[in-house]
Amino acid sequence: MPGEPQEDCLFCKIAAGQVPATIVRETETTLAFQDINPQAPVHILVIPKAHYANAGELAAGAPELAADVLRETEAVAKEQKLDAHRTVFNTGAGAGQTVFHAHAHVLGGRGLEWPPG
Ligand code: DGP
Repeated sequence: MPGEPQEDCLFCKIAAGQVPATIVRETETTLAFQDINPQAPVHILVIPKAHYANAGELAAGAPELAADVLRETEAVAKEQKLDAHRTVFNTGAGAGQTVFHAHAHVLGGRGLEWPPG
């Protein structure tokens, strides 16, 4: 059921405090924490606490929550004093999605090339 916690979901467990993470920001509806495998000097994940499998499901099922997540990506970038940053939602295994709980990567602190690999 979209929005309901999933028993086998890593990010649901982080949101519930059952798996530790280095949390950098928290709101009523979202959590931001350090990526365990950083790809840039700043690499922070922003998740909705509620479970949606990817950004598309989140936007369709809970548009206000999707806006909360986006707002938080900008708050993270500001808090980290990034003068430029990239926000990425990988959707589907073919695009590199490995955790099927919607999350935005906020990357910065180095030059970021375009197009990405
Ligand atoms: P993606 O590949 O887009 O699904 O991104 C998943 C990210 O989650 C990836 O960059 C690594 C990160 N990650 C995986 N396991 C953990 C974990 O246990 N803790 C934290 N903080 N991040 C994790």
